[in-house]
Amino acid sequence: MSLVYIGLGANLGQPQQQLEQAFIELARLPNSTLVTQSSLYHSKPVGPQDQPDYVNAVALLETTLEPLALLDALQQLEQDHGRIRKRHWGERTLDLDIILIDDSVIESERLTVPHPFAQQRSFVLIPLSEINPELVFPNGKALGQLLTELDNDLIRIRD
Ligand code: ROI
Repeated sequence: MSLVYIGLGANLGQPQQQLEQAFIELARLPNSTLVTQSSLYHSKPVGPQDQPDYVNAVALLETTLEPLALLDALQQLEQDHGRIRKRHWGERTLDLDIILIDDSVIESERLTVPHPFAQQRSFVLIPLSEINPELVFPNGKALGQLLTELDNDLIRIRD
């Protein structure tokens, strides 16, 4: 059994609805339980600025799926949402990223865990801190410390 943090993001179509639907689908994944979901947040795009603002959130999943089986399942959900990805670091209908799997470090062709950019991105760290403010990354960096080094440029969406 593993605890997996998953980052959710969308900025095309109806991003808020995409994320709410994605939480329902995460809860239905085989051999998995959706433990917690963060609030939804509006965030300014990282990368090209000529794209819509994002809605972001983080989910905590308990699963017995192996990492690559989970990756397959998440990519299938992205496809089911009619994933459109126009360009690298560009807009997308639904993005599901594996952020952390327990204290695992994975560097394989298809999957890098922890997510390589997670520690620099407020749209990941802020929702993560809502779920687990005490979290420490496998490289020893504390989430609380990382947050002090970032701007809080996210706007929480009212429930
Ligand atoms: N920017 C924000 N704010 N949120 C995202 O989820 C996001 N995802 C991406 C890139 C294009 C890097 N920028 C993002 O993949």
